[in-house]
Amino acid sequence: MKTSNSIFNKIVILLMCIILIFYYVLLQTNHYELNISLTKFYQILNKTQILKISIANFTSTTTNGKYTATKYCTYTNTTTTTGLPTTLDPAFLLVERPPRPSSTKNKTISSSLAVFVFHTKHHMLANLQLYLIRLLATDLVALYLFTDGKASKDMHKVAKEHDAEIFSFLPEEHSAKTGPSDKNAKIVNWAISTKAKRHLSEGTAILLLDGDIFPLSPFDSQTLLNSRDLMCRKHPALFSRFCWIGFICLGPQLFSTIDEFDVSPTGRQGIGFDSGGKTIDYLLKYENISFSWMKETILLNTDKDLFWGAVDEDIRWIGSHFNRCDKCGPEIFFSPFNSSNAVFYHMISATSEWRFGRQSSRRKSINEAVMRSPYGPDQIFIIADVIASVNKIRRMKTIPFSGNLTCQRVCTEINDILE
Ligand SMILES: *[C@@H]1O[C@H](CO)[C@@H](O)[C@H](O)[C@H]1NC(C)=O
Ligand SMILES: *[C@@H]1O[C@H](CO)[C@@H](O)[C@H](O)[C@H]1NC(C)=O
Ligand SMILES: *[C@@H]1O[C@H](CO)[C@@H](O)[C@H](O)[C@H]1NC(C)=O
Ligand SMILES: *[C@@H]1O[C@H](CO)[C@@H](O)[C@H](O)[C@H]1NC(C)=O
Ligand SMILES: *[C@@H]1O[C@H](CO)[C@@H](O)[C@H](O)[C@H]1NC(C)=O
Ligand SMILES: *[C@@H]1O[C@H](CO)[C@@H](O)[C@H](O)[C@H]1NC(C)=O
Ligand SMILES: *[C@@H]1O[C@H](CO)[C@@H](O)[C@H](O)[C@H]1NC(C)=O
Ligand SMILES: CC(=O)N[C@H]1CO[C@H](CO)[C@@H](O)[C@@H]1O
Repeated sequence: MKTSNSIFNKIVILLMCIILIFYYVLLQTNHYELNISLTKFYQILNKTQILKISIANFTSTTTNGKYTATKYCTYTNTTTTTGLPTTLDPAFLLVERPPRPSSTKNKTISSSLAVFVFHTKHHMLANLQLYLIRLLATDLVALYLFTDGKASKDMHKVAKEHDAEIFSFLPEEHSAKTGPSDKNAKIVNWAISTKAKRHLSEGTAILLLDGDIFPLSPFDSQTLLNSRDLMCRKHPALFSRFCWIGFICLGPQLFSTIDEFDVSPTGRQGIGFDSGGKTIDYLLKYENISFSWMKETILLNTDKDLFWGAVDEDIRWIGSHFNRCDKCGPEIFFSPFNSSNAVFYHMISATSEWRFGRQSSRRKSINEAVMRSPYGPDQIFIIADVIASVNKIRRMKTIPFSGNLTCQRVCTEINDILE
């Protein structure tokens, strides 16, 4: 009776622990596909070879935004009683860190921003992006265009027109079998290592933008960072709590540690982390670095009252061309801070052909639509219209960093306006 009771207890504890881990996975991940979530969950369970599980120190201690590892379950390998317990990787528990109180009070810091944009070969897209950055970045001091491979004549023309310095990463600098994520990371790392330090040392923040992301509202380094040392879009994939490579803002406070900032893909405990993955190592190492994630939503419906309908055609294009349910509309990254109007548009997959070929008409039409709109060169845009659009975005449901992220939810409900 006693033995069966203790076995029963163990089973109850085991089940509780599994439920806790599962609950944790659901809450902590920001991914649109639950399937992968379940697969990964199973792999983790399998990997730990749970023979005996004890619930120990089930505490969530997030004090003052400081990162603290949360120990959910301690796995004990009973076949080796001396073996160290395996605990959940702290990489999955990273949370945003608010700035030190002293840095929020200092209003004397001057504001300047250098923007680095990354392109393959689509000059039309580069033109649109550089045009909007020049129009909307209010404290811009430098604009660099990095190309993967030799830049075409058209690309040089575009760079010249928008007073951007151009740098090309030549194909021979990639090793022969480099995949797209590695290539992307290599160029961004190269840009940081060659161009970031000087700007950071001068107190200038740096915004790293993938070629298909552009601003839709005025912004500057201060409203982007809001006293943080770093601001980025959280990588959208499962378990990912690191910076997505396409949108990262580095504050000048990172100057002394920038050599260690690395956006390469990586792996931890057998799980692959896409481009940007190594930013987790940096953030875990430097607990004194404050950072925040951009908020995120997705545009499912056209709306002529949202930025004058300038992106309506692209919303339609994505709706009719993408069939993966998590890419049902363009993504919007916007500042989590009330004092900031920063809103960026992600024209998903427009820099390369890997997801879709034949996008030249797509690039051409969004370029024309924006140039015809009040953003255009011969137009005047009314700031109140922009603010009204920003407020509309703010009232939309956001893609949560945790919780129910089924495709069905992301693609049918996210666009609703919260009232
Ligand atoms: C779930 O994911 C696994 C691995 O990623 C894949 O092999 C499988 O086909 C997926 N199942 C469904 C129903 O999508
Ligand atoms: C479970 O673990 C075993 C042993 O480590 C491994 O051979 C197997 O492929 C794993 N299964 C899954 C689905 O990951
Ligand atoms: C559990 O112990 C066995 C036997 O010593 C060992 O081979 C195995 O690697 C251990 N598993 C873990 C997850 O530590
Ligand atoms: C505020 O920033 C300025 C310029 O970076 C710096 O010289 C000053 O020491 C800072 N003051 C405080 C209280 O941190
Ligand atoms: C964090 O601490 C390191 C030393 O461990 C220091 O070099 C760095 O400047 C600090 N960074 C920030 C943003 O305070
Ligand atoms: C930001 O605005 C929202 C909605 O208006 C409000 O609920 C929240 O308290 C504000 N946050 C701060 C820090 O002012
Ligand atoms: C997630 O959201 C979808 C769509 O609203 C809903 O049908 C489903 O029941 C939700 N799942 C959970 C676990 O809440
Ligand atoms: C229940 C349990 O295992 N509690 C432990 C939590 O961690 C402290 C310090 O690491 C231990 O002293 C407790 O025994």
